[in-house]
Amino acid sequence: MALTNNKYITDWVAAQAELCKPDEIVWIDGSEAQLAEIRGEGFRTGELIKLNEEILPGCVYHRSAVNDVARVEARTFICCEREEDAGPTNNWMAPDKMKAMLRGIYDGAMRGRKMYVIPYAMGIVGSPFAKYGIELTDSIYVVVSMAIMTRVGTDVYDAIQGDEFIKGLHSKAELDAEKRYIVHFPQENTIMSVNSGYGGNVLLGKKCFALRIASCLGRDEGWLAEHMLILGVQNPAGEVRYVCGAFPSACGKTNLAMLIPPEAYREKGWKCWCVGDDIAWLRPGPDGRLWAVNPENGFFGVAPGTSKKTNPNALASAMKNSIFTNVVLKPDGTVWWEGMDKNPPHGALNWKGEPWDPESGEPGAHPNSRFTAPAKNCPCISPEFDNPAGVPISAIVFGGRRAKTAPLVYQSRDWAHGVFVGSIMASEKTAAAEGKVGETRRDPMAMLPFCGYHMADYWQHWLDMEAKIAHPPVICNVNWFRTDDAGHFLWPGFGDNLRVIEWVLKRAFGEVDAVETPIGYMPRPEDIDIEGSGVDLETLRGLLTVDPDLWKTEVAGIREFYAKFGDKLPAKLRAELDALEARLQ
Ligand code: GTP
Ligand code: SPV
Ligand code: MN
Repeated sequence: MALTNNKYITDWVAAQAELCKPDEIVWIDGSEAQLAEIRGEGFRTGELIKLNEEILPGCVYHRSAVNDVARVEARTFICCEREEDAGPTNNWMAPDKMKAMLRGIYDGAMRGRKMYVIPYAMGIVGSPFAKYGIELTDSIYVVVSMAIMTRVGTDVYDAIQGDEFIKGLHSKAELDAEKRYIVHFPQENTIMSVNSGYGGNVLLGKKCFALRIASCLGRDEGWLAEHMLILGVQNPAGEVRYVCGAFPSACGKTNLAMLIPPEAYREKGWKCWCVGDDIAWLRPGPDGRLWAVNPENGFFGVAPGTSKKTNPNALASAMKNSIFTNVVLKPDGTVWWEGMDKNPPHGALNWKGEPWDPESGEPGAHPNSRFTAPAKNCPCISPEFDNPAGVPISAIVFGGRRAKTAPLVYQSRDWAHGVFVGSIMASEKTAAAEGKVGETRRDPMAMLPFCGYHMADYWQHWLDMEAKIAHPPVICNVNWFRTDDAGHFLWPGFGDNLRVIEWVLKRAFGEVDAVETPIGYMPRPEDIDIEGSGVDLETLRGLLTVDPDLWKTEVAGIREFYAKFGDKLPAKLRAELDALEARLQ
């Protein structure tokens, strides 16, 4: 029975059911009793595997299809009326044409299955900044994942006014990669995802809604939907300052968001708080500062590389009521992945479900295997996590994986230059999306796969935000991934990144000087605290060098990238690029 009288909702659900033809419609109420029942059904169908109740209470295991393990950017579409509004970085098709094609794929796709109706909120239900969605899905994995990643419950129906909700239709269909589509209709607040069962393609509240659709809402309503972590840094005086960080997929957001200060910092009283690890919605506040909320309720984190040493808070978060996808399944009903420890298990199954020999040289976990964990489990979750107003942001850091060009840190000269710094972000590609790993690609603001409209209009929107923010955060670029000639990382990363964030926050409060360079302001080496980091002053000096020749090549690369945007490229960004080039001469 429908759990709402809202006719916009019931009519829409009925129409989708008529198309997909499920055997049954199940209205999700968010209760633990119902979720337990659905997990039970998942165990019976094999969609879920129960894990060791003693060691991993409430945890389940899930495998996605072997050809369905990452976001599919080539099959992700923005279907607005005019092609030029999607821009050169998005795939586009006319909405009517796309809908006609999708109808053929969805027709009868849920036969023999149940269709679940999931009411969810991005943000705190009933708060002024919350937005609501309803996802229809034939996947039990999606139901249990959405219950972790978002706020699911019948109170969402009461909060929805009329037709003000994002409509999401997902079907696994046949999991046919040739008919896999992740489609957004920003003008109709609609998302359609079909033939995939992988998180980023099917948990529609996340990238599809909270970034692609929300970026369009933010443009229209005067705010920003960003691919950013939100971190609170408490200094020995007890003051908490907040920083947002935009890094491309699998480039360190979850790790920075849950950072544990180096021992010497902890002894002095430093502490870090996690507000969000992937998405931030940023609004100018009445006090002229920029305020951030994390619209999510859980973490969908990269498993490989997560260990007691690198990110104990993430590991602790996933020890109960969590989902593990495409990792190694051990005979004792626990899990393992590369980089968890140095003891790969024997007698285990790999991410494909095959017996796995750790000596085979093949990884046991997929490089994009993930854990899905409730944010509340995180030992360092911020006391402000549920604050509907969010937290005031003092600094924004952009960053990516750059082996050579980008120094450890530099600060933009002002807001417009900061927007320029975000727009020229580049990173070596990771396993989070399909395609060749390692190639350098431009990924402006880490939003290349997630901006729901023309990227140049998005930059203009960023530039226009300046007028609304009397006290803007400082904008910096960081790079934890610089390597020596043998390919080894020069910077220890992880908890030691606080050493750099400390400098960034000091800059935000005018507490430290900087050196002016052609690319922006940089620290004097002695202003980065390296005591106990294992990094010597010489290495730090190296990490802070800017090679003019590399940067001249960089300028040429940026020019080529900017050329894609033609006349739409904001004049201010072109001027910033010209000014950078001039300073490099
Ligand atoms: P998405 O969830 O895809 O958006 O990724 P993310 O940006 O949250 O990346 P995450 O923190 O999960 O890190 C991805 C990978 O980068 C993991 O294997 C980490 O161990 C590694 N990593 C994170 N931070 C650092 C760092 O400071 N230095 C080095 N060398 N590696 C890091
Ligand atoms: C990313 O790829 O940036 C992720 C994982 O956070 S996914 O939800 O698959 O997009
Ligand atoms: Mn992400």
